Amino acid sequence: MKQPRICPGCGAPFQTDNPAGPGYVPREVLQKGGKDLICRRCFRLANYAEETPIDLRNERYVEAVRAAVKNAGVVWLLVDIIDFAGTWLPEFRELCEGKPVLLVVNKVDLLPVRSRYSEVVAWVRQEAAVGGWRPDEVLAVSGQTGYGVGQLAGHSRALAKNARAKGPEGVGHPNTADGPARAKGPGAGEPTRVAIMGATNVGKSTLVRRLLKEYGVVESGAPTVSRFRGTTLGMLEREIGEVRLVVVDTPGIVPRGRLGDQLCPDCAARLVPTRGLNSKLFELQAGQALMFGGLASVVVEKVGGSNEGGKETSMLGPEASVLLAFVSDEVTLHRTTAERWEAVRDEHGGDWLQPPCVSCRDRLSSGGWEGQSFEVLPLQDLAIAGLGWVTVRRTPVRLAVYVPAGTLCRIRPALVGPRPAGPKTSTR
Ligand SMILES: Nc1nc2c(ncn2[C@@H]2O[C@H](COP(=O)(O)OP(=O)(O)OP(=O)(O)O)[C@@H](O)[C@H]2O)c(=O)[nH]1
Ligand SMILES: [Mg+2]
Ligand SMILES: [Zn+2]
Ligand SMILES: [Zn+2]
Repeated sequence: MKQPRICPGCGAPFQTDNPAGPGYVPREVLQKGGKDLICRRCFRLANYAEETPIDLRNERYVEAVRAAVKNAGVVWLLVDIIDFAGTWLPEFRELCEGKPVLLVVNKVDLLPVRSRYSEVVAWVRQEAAVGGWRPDEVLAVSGQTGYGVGQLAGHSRALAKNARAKGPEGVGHPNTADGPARAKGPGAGEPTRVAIMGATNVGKSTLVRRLLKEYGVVESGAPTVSRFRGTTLGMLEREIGEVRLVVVDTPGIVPRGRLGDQLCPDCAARLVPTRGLNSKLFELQAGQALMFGGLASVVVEKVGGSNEGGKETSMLGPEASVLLAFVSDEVTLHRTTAERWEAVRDEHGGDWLQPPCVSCRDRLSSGGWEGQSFEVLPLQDLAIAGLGWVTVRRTPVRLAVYVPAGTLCRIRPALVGPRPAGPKTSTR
């Protein structure tokens, strides 16, 4: 029997020489073969949630993404709504060049129940446009629960058709009636080819698994899914006949500036919420601080707007800022003071203050920390890429945020309401 050359879980070519490398299977196992054969790394990920670390900073993975995009009629660009700051990357624009793009906003099941998905989509459109780039379509989905995935096929076929109608510059090649016979943008009866692209861990493979399940495609192994970044290592193609799609899962792009990517796989996985996002309200006065495990600290430097003549209190008396923190439930939230947080981080990080583990703590401290100050208005978020965010309520504040050097922090309109209603701003 002819063996597949590629692991159907991760897309890495099978090999029998290097047990620590991608695609490894013992020689006798490969010889025995079987259609359910997967590599050792996938086997361990699937059965023991145990990861075999590999170097992900590899140009090869980006090349696999390029190749998938080149041959596709439509790109599904996945972002993680829980980490938009860490998963919406500047390089996507160039990677998607010339293709219609459906921006798939994944993991919406993790948002608080009061969130309205139409508002989430509007928020994403606005944030995506900040860099001057507008995806052709935006959809909110959950690969985990299946929410929204039924709409993907219809939107994709419409985008591909539209691009064909626009001609060569629309999709990068013509596919008119007398266009090339082997056109990648399909003719009427051919399936639409979709390249699924995004940062590591945004849920690309989970979405493919969901589609296979939803449309009853059972004959071949499904992509491996895990909480660890860099699970998929090559292209994995699956046809979904019922909705005339060919979906191509690809390796995740490793983002710059995402906090989890500075941590060991276990610590990084703990920043990825899978069941629910923890949200907790804090009232903090100037001089107080909120710690996100031993990974980031947000210090309240000043409460009240900068246009109040430097007054630190309002007419209502000494004011506290109201901060709503959103973070994976495996991150300890701890309240302390501007003077104490560094000592708490150094003494208790890796102990009850989690993450990091002890070795990540030591590595982060040798890499150095950096601080930045932001004036934040009510109904704005201070987002820390790869970690979470705080929403400011009630009154403007100046926040200093301290993170491991290189971590991206930014201010944005609040993702989770309430929204300003007309000229009056709601305080609740
Ligand atoms: N709650 C929730 N978790 C999700 C969803 N989609 C994916 N996840 C989780 O996110 C983690 C990463 O999922 P994957 O599907 O492996 O992500 P990926 O984008 O394929 O990652 P790479 O292959 O590393 O690029 C896993 O722990 C999933 O269970 C979702 O819609 N909701
Ligand atoms: Mg994957
Ligand atoms: Zn594999
Ligand atoms: Zn660690």
